[in-house]
Amino acid sequence: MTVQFHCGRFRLALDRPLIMGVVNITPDSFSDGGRFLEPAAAIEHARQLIAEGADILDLGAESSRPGAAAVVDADEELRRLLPVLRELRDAAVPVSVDTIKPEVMRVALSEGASMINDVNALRAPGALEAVAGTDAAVCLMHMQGTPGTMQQHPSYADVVAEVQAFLRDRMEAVRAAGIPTERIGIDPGFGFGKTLEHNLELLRHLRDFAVLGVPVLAGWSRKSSLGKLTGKPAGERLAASIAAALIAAQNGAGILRVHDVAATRDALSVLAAVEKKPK
Ligand code: HH2
Repeated sequence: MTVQFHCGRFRLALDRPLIMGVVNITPDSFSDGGRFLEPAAAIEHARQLIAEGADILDLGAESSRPGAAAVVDADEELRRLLPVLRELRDAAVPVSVDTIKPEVMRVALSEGASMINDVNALRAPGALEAVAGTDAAVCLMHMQGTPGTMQQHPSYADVVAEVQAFLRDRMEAVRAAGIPTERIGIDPGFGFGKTLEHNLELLRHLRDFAVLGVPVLAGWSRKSSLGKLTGKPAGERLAASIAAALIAAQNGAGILRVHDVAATRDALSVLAAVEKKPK
């Protein structure tokens, strides 16, 4: 397992799970759409998440929620992203940009982003090249279908084996394009073309992904699977999100993508204390 995650100018130690705080600069994200669409609100929120202990920030300017149509073009995505990214380029933590578009990747990387979080795993033509020539990290996520249709009929013979094979293939493609292992993260893509049972099976078997030797990112925060388990709307899923994050951490997750950084940090302190062996 690589011991450091190389993220632009940053070297992040992987001796504890890292917290990636979500900043959605969108009108329509499933849990906080519209709250941080104004640059000033997004910047303030980003700073707040750093103060709460985020290790990485993830800026997203296009929602990938189930049923979302791909209506945001690259110009609009960049119009939302750039004022926030520019303000954060000297932040104390790496800034990741959540995008599937090579054009957005290229501009974001030239404006100071240290990581690309691609729910499409750099499969768009030109995406590999956009990241390869830089020192940025990348998160490769598995998704069955597209956000518009992915939750209609998710189907797998063996979800863990299929998602693992996909991520292995994408890691190979990314390495072949010149991106070294230290800059790669992988993500089974909870909720992206998966039923509740698929998501639970992947969470149970998260260690099968950790053996691929790069940090595994887990994104359960506020997701609809937690709504199915608790009967609660997105705004009332904090406790369930913390539970899922903690299980992911215990099952080997290297990065937890969350909306609620302070609460996640507290939960991880308890886990760290229990796991620390007395001398
Ligand atoms: N989930 C969302 C977006 N991006 N990226 C990775 N790597 N893993 C995830 O699980 C993941 C992701 C969805 O959450 P959110 O950003 O809050 O919502 P929306 O896509 O509606 O903006």
